[in-house]
Amino acid sequence: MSNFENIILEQLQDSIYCLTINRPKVLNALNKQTITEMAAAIDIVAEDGSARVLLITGSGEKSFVAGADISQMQTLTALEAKSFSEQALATFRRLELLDIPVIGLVNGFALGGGCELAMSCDFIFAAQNAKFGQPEVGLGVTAGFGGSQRLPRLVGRAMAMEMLVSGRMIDAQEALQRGLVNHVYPQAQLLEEGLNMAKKIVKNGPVAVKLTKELVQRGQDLDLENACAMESSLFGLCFASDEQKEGMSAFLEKRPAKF
Ligand code: DAK
Repeated sequence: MSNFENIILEQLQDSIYCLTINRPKVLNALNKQTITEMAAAIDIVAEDGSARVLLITGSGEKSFVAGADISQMQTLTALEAKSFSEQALATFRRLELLDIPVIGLVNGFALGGGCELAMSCDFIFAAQNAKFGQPEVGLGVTAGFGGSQRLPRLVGRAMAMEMLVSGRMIDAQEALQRGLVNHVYPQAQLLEEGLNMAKKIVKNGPVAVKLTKELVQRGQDLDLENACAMESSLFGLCFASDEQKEGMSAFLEKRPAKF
């Protein structure tokens, strides 16, 4: 699908897309072109009204994404570095605001920009060999693609601080314990488990799934009162859809819903 060099975008089934970062020789490090291609792939998915789930993973068995591309960053000026960071931040934010669930399938190293990409997915499944970390301070820089903000929101301030200032990597089991990932699977099963979860999501009402994602993603940055008011509004909106009529009729008629 499309002429990408550094990523692969494929439809695993009609409504389930998979985006693979495909630079295995450099452990799928993110250079500018890769992020540009990711943004174009997100546009394709966003414009396909039948898309229901996006999976994101890395090529090969060793790495999800080992960070931003250090060889490309080495010579950046301050303004170029700022612009690179802004490009990645905007692209990752689009994943959070994409109107379908995005599942990160972390199949190895998720370091720096790779950990930040994984954290921009709605939730993460990890392979047993996954390793998460923010080693940027060892390169003389701060995190640049949202890690200093998303990691504390996911694992709490103290644990995030430890990881961000020490650069210590955590393995899949520790990531599971800390709530960074939802499940850990053997590497060979990771894609299948991602696909199984995507199929479960696809069985549900598509509008309800989209609105639920919006509630969780936007609501977490609001105070409880405004967040709950948004929930009432979007709950009400569901009653304007055929989906609500079909879902509730199907329950009462004791048959599966046809969405
Ligand atoms: N960039 C470029 N190349 C990379 C890379 C990366 N992040 N990670 C690995 N590679 C390349 C290696 O250079 C090597 O290339 P060759 O020597 O074969 O040509 C190849 O991938 C295989 O890697 P290794 O030989 O090192 O493999 P090992 O199994 O021995 O080690 C490793 C795997 C993941 C532990 C190691 O490769 C590693 O430590 N990689 C770097 C991890 C890292 O530091 N990631 C964070 C990158 S910095 C900002 C904007 C952006 C950022 C920060 C601030 N602002 C504007 C403020 C950047 C954030 C980052 O992500």
